[in-house]
Amino acid sequence: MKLDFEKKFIERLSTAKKVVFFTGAGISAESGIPTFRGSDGIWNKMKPEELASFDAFMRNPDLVWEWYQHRRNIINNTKPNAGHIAIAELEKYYDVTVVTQNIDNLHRRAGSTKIFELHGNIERNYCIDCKTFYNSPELEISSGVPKCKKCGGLIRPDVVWFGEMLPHDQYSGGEQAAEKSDICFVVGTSAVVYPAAYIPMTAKQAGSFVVEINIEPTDLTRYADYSIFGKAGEILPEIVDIVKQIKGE
Ligand code: BJW
Ligand code: ZN
Repeated sequence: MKLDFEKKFIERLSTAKKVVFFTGAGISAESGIPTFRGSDGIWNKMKPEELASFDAFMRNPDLVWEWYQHRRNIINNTKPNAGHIAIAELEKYYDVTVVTQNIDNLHRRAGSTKIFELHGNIERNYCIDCKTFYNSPELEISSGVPKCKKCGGLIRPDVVWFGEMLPHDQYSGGEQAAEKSDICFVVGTSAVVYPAAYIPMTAKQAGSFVVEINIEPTDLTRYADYSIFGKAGEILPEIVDIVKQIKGE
C-alpha cells in the first residue's frame, strides 16, 4: 500500500529537526502484545483499573503478579515490529526522542537510543517494604508473588499503577522533548490516561505539528494536525520511505 500523505505533512518532514514519538500499546499490537482498550484490546473483559492499581495488588497479589508474569512471557517471546524499527531508523535523519507509555522494552530492542518510559519497565521489580530492586529473570522460577530475600516483603513490578506518580525525570524529560519538537507523532494510544496524554497537547501548544497514527479515531483526533488511520507497522515504514526521498536517498 502506498499512502498519499498530505502536503503540509511532507513540508514539515522536510524542515523538521526534532521529532518526538509518543507511543502506546497499539505500537506493540503487531508484535502480538494485546492492547488495554480499543476494539482489539484483549483485556476488554477486565478493566486495567481493576488490575493496575496498588489496591488490586494488595487485595490479590498472586493474581496481579500472574497477570504481569503472563505478559512477561508474551514480551520475552516476541520481537520489535516494523513500526518500532522504522522509529529507530529515523534517528539517521532526525533528533528523535521516544516518549512511551509501554513497559515492554521493544523500542530499546529495536535500536532507539533516547527513550523516556512514563509507566515504568516490566523488567524491573522492587520490594514494597524495603525497596530493594530485582530484575525479572531472577524471579521467574517462583509461582505466585515472590517475596523479598532481605525482608520478606511482597515484590511488585516497577510500573506505574493508577493513583501513583509517574517517575519525575521520565515525565519531565518527555515534556521537554515535546516542547522542543517540530513534529510529535502520537502512535497507537487511546490517549485517555493522564498525565501521559498531556504530552502531545504540550507539543501542540508549543507549536509542534501533531500527527496521529491509529487504527481508529481517539480522544486526541480533534487536536491532531493530521491523522493517519491504519496500522503503525504499515504506516511508519512508508514514512521512512518518504523521508529517504526527501533527503535524496
Ligand atoms: C493501533 C494498533 C496498530 C491498536 N497500529 N494503532 C486527568 C483527567 C482524568 C483522570 C486523571 C487525570 N489525571 C490523573 C488521572 C487519573 C488517572 C487517569 O488517567 N485515569 C483515566 C483513565 C480516567 N491517572 C493516574 O492515576 C496516573 N497517575 C497520576 O495521575 O498520579 C498523580 C496522582 C497521584 C496520587 C493521587 C492522585 C493523582 C497513573 C496512570 C498509570 C497508568 N498505568 C497503566 C499500567 C502500566 C503498567 C502496565 O502496563 O501494566 O498504563 S494503565 C494502561 O493504560 C497502561 C498504558 O500505558 C496506559 C495507556 O494505554 P494505551 O497505551 O493508550 O493503550 P490502549 O489500549 O488504551 O490503546 C491502544 C490504542 O492503540 C487504541 O487507540 C487502538 O485503536 C490502537 N491500536 N492496534 C496503530 N496496529
Ligand atoms: Zn524487602
